[in-house]
Order: sequence, then structure tokens, then C-alpha cells
Amino acid sequence: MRTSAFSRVRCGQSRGVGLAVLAPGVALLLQAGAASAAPPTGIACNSAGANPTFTLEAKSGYIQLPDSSTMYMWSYAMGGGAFQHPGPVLCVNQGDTVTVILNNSLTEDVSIMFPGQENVLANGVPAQPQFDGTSTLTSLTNVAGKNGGSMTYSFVASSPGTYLYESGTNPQKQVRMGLFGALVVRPSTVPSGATGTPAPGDFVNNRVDSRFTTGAMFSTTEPLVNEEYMVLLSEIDPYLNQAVESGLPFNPNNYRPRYWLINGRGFPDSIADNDASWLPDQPYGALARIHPFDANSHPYPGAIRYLNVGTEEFPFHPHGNNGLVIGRDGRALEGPSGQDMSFEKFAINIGPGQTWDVLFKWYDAENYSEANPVPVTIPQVNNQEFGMFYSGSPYLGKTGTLPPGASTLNECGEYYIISHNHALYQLTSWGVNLTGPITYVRVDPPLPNNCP
Ligand SMILES: [Cu+2]
Repeated sequence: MRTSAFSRVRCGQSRGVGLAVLAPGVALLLQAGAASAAPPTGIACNSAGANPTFTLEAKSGYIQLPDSSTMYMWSYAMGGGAFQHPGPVLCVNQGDTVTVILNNSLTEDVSIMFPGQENVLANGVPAQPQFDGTSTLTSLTNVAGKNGGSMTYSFVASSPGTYLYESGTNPQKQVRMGLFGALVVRPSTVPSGATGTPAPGDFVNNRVDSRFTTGAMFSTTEPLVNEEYMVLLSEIDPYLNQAVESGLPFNPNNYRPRYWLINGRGFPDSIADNDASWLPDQPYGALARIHPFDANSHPYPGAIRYLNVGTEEFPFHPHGNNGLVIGRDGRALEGPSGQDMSFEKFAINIGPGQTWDVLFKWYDAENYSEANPVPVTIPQVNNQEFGMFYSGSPYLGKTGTLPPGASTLNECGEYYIISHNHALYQLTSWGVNLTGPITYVRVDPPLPNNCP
């Protein structure tokens, strides 16, 4: 994080992607911020070594939304760091004793729940629901008191996979206001049967078939591409946020989301780089950047960690690809004797509170090239539409001539494939169409290529 003592450790490119998109009626230039601590694409982990301690601060701030509005939010920020939405991605290893110190700068009590973790301690004793003097439940777990209170949670990370962390205090308000983040637990050992010399973190869980592509898979002459991604889905009812900001009451019966986000951003911001300069408080992009699957040069799939912290189901829908679901809610999909219970899925239906771990590959199945042309006649130029990402050629790795007046943001003949939430009513920002939970998969040409 910008000013934290924690490191963001996944490999990645050191340069900006330099993309642009067409929002409805608007051309918007997307460019990476200058000195970025995180890789431009891929999950941006905060790690702190073995048995890590993270200090988080509950505070308020503002985010930017695709309809040009700003929204008052609450968040867990890194201690001493700037407000950010969503909270920091915490990455730990199986078996670690994880300590999270929560400092509370908000004006009401807050807390953190760690769904899927067992035997969570709060200030050293078992975390428990909290009641007031009349046996009314006030919090699902121990709180950090308002206006400067603190609480220290700890647990042993037991099962590799993907988890939410979120407020357990008045969650219908506090989680909706943004008090949530992602927790990744990585295996501590390489699963038996693995070939080569992989690191434990090259696997999603303790199954040998959960291996995915990390930056180390690629040569140092190519910008390193780490193919591990986060899709954290959330929602906002602006009337709740406005009421909280103004200190006014809000009837939860009237709660109704009007914005839906990936990683705290709506499209087109969702495909901007991690740490994009114009989104100082929304550090996490959602663009997936991959190479075509190849058994020799690129033998492992990419990994996506889906999380839904909203109140509605998100039927997420990567075009042109099945995903292999290998984990749910931080548990590998396998039977009691290790039976393989993974399954292929086209639309990934992530229910409220769920997490799904999914592997995916993109095959250049028919190897179309200028020597093996697509078996349809390309229409005349005046009958074609040119998107902002089209290279001018239908062939991967090729660029071609665009008609006069057309411009492109394509860099090197790469492909872009949309990946979006398929509840289409959620693809808006308070009515601004085709924003919301949309991102792309960028497929780069095989190595060697001309990509900058
Ligand atoms: Cu679609």
C-alpha cells in the first residue's frame, strides 16, 4: 500500500498498460500512474512474512463512480495508510498465526469477522457475539470502540483458499458502507505429485491440479505476467451512504442498490491498472492479462478468486471460456478421500457471502493466421465496426490498417474479451448503462511478441 510497511509481493510488469475504452459517448484515456508499487494487473497482495501482523484502521473517505459522482464510504485502510476501497487484500500462508489489529477512527463501534476461520481470538480470548444489558445482540463479534478504540484479532489460517473479511457490527449498514476486504490463504507446502520446482504459492490449494501461472513462468525479457486475479463484487445504495454521511437515519427496509462494482470500481475504471493515478482511493483493477494456453510454453491456467460481499447473486460471465471451479468458500472441491469434485462452469453464480476459486485457460483453438485465414469473407470496410481495442487484423499478434478516422488502443495485436456480470440490470451506475461489474480478459500474443 502506498505508505504501508507491508510489501505487495506478486510478480508483475513494471510499466503502465496504457488502455482506453469507450464509455457511453465518451472516450476516456486510461493510463497507469507513474511510480506504482503494485503490478499493473493481477491480485495485489499485502504480505508481512510468516505469522504476519496487519494493522487496519476503520475510517471514512470517498470513491469515484462511473457516472461522475463521488460516494462517501467507510473502509478498512492499512494502519497509517490512506483510505482505500475495498480494504487491503491480505495474503497469508496456511498454518500462519495471523494477527489483525483494528483501530477505529469512526464514530461508532466496528469489528471484523473472518468467515471460514476457526477459533478466532479477540484480545487473546475467544471472539464472541456481543450483547447489551438487555440481551439485545449488538455485534456478531468483539468490537473496536468508537473514536479511537482498538481490538486485536488472531487466528491460525487453516485451509488454503479465498475468504472475505467484513464487519460483524450492524453489518447491514457497515458492510454496505464498505467495511470489507479479501483474505487469501496460500498452501504452505507444495502438493505431492507436483513436477518441477514450484513454490507453494503457485497453487490455489493443496491439490496438485490447482497450480496456476505466476510471473515466474515467463522469461525476463517479457514483462512478467502473473495470472492470478481477484473479482470482488459489491454494491452501493447511495441513499444509505448519503444518510450516513449526513448523520441522518436510514430505514434498512428501503435498502436498494443502484451501483454494482468489481474490486471497488465500476467499468471502465475496472480495467484500469492497479493504483491508477486518477483513482487514488480505489487501488484494485480487474483486467485479466494472459497468454494463450500452450502445453509446452505455458502449461498452467490462470486463477480467479471470486468474492461476493453484496446482498444479491452475481452470475459472472467470462465470454468464450469455461472456468474450472476448484474451490468454494476457502475449501478445495474434493471428497473426504480426495475425490475430485471440481467442475466446469460457464457462468459463475456467486451467492452473497460466497467465494469461488476458478482456473481458466484460453486456447488459440483453430490457430487462425494469415496462412490459415478465418473461413469467412471479411466484410468491406464500410460494413465493419471498429472498437477502440481492435488491432486492424483478426489475427492474434497482427496489426492492420484501420480506416481513416478510426483510432485504436491496441498495442501489439492482442485480443480483448469481455467478462461481465450477467444480471444485466446490475450493469449500471444509478442508471448509466454499460458501467458496473464489467472487465476484460486481455490475451497477449504468444512469446516472443512485439508487446511494449
Ligand atoms: Cu455476456
